[in-house]
Amino acid sequence: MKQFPEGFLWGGAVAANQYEGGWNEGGKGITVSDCARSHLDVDVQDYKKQNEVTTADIEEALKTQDEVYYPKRHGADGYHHYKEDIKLFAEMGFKVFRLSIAWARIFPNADDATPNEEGLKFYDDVFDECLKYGIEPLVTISHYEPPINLVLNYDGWYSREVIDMFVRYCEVIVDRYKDKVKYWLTFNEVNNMMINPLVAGGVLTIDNPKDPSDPIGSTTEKDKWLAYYNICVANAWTVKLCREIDKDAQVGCMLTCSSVATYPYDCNPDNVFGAYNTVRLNNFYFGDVFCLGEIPGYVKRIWREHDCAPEVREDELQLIKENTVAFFSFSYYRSTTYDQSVGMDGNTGGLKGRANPFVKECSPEPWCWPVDPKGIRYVMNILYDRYHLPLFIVENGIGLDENLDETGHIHDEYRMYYIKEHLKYVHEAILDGVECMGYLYWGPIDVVSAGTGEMKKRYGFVYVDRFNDGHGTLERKLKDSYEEYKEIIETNGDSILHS
Ligand code: BGP
Repeated sequence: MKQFPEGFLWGGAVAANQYEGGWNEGGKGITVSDCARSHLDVDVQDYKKQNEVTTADIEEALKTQDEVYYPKRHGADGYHHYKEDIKLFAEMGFKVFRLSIAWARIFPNADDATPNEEGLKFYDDVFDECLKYGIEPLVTISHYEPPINLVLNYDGWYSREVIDMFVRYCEVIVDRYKDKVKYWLTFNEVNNMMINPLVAGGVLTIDNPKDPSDPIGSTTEKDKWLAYYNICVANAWTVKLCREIDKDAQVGCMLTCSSVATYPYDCNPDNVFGAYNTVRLNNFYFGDVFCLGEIPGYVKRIWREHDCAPEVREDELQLIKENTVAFFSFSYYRSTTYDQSVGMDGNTGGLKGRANPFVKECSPEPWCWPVDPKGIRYVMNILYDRYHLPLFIVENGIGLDENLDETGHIHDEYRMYYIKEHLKYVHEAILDGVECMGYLYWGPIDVVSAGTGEMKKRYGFVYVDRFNDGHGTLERKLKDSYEEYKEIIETNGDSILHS
C-alpha cells in the first residue's frame, strides 16, 4: 500500500473555547475558559498554575469585560469569521472539520429549563457551511469549557446532578443536528481531568465554592474517583441516546495519548512497570471503561487499598457495559519517560517526566515539547492491540512563535517537517495493521493556546493577525504550509511518502 487508505479522513481540529470568541454574544453563558487568565505574566512552563484558581479568582473574572488577560473570550473570533475560515479549509480539501459546541451557548448555565435557540441556530449555520463544501463536521460535545455555574454551584463533575444536565444537553444537540452531524466525540481529552481538574472537569481544587467550610475542598481521592466515574456514566448515556436518536451516528471517545508514549527511562523493572502503570492510570482507565465497558482490576485495587471507591450502581455498570464507543480518537504531541526517582508533571500536551536522551528534538522555546514522530506509531499499535477499534487521530501539531517577514509571508518549514515525520509513522502503523480513520491537524488556523492562553503559540496553516496584548486586525493570511498540507490531502499522502 503506497498511499493512505482510500477514504482516509484528512482535516483539522479546533475547539470553541480557543477559536470562537463571542463569549458574551448570542445568549451564551460564561464558561471556565472565559474565566481562565492567560499566562501572559507567568512562566509558561508553570503548568500547575492552571489549577491554582480560587473562587475569588473566578469572582474577579466575572466582574471584568477584559479580553486580553482572558484571551479565550475572544479567541480567533471564529464566531464572526467562520464562513471565511471554512472556505479556506474547503480550498485545502478538508474532508472533516473537528469543532466543538460550547455547552454554554446551548444551556448558558447548564441547568436552564430550555435551550438557547440563538446558540442552536449558530451551530446550524456552521454545520451548513461545512456541508456546503462537502466537509463532514466531527463534533466534540465538551471541550474544556464547563459552564461556570457548574463550578460555582455544583462542584463540576464531582456532582451526580451534572450527569443529568450533560445528558439533556446531548439529547438536545444530537436531536437537533442528527441530519448534519454523523461523528460525535463526548469529552475532549477526558483523561486530562486527572491533571487539569478545572478545565476538563469544572472543579476548583484549592477551595470549595459550594461548601467553604469543607477544609479539604474537593480534592479527596474519593471525590476524584467519583468525578471520573460520573463522567463514565455520562459517556455511556450519551452513546446510548445517540444511537436511539440516530442509528447512523458514530460516537467516539477522545483521550490525550501523548502519555501512552511514556517509556521506561531504562530497563530497571521498577521503571518498566512504573511506566506501564502510569499509562494504565492516565490512559487505560478511561479507555477500558469507554471501549471495553468495564472498570479495570487495577483501579478497583486502588479503590480498595485507599478506601476511595465511589458509590457504584449496578444499573450504571450495566449501562457502561452495553454502551461502548464505536471508535477511539486521540491527540498525540510528544512523548516522555518514566523514572521512579523523578516526578511526573503534566499539561494539555501530555505528561512530562525525565528527558529522553534518544529524543533530542524539541519544539522551540519557551514551550520545548519533545518531538517524537516514532512515538505515534507506538501509541497507535498499543491502542489498537488493546481495543481493536478504529482509531482516529484528531489532534497532532506544533505551536511556533511566528511573525510575517518583510514580504508579508510565513515560511513554516518546521511545521511541515513535524507533520510529514508524524505522518510517515502513522502510515507505518497502518501497514502494521492498525485501522485508522483519519488524521486531523490541531489548529489549522491560529487559535489561543489551551494550556497557556497565548496567541503567540501558533499552530495554524492560516495566520491570524492577533497578538498576546490583544491588538491585531484579525486578518487571515496563508502560511507556506497551507499549500503543502493541501498537496498531502490531494495526493492522499503520496506527496510525503515519496519525498
Ligand atoms: C490539546 C487540547 C487542545 C490544544 C492542544 C495544544 O491538549 O485538546 O485544545 O490546544 O492540546 O495545546 P496548547 O494549546 O496548550 O499548546
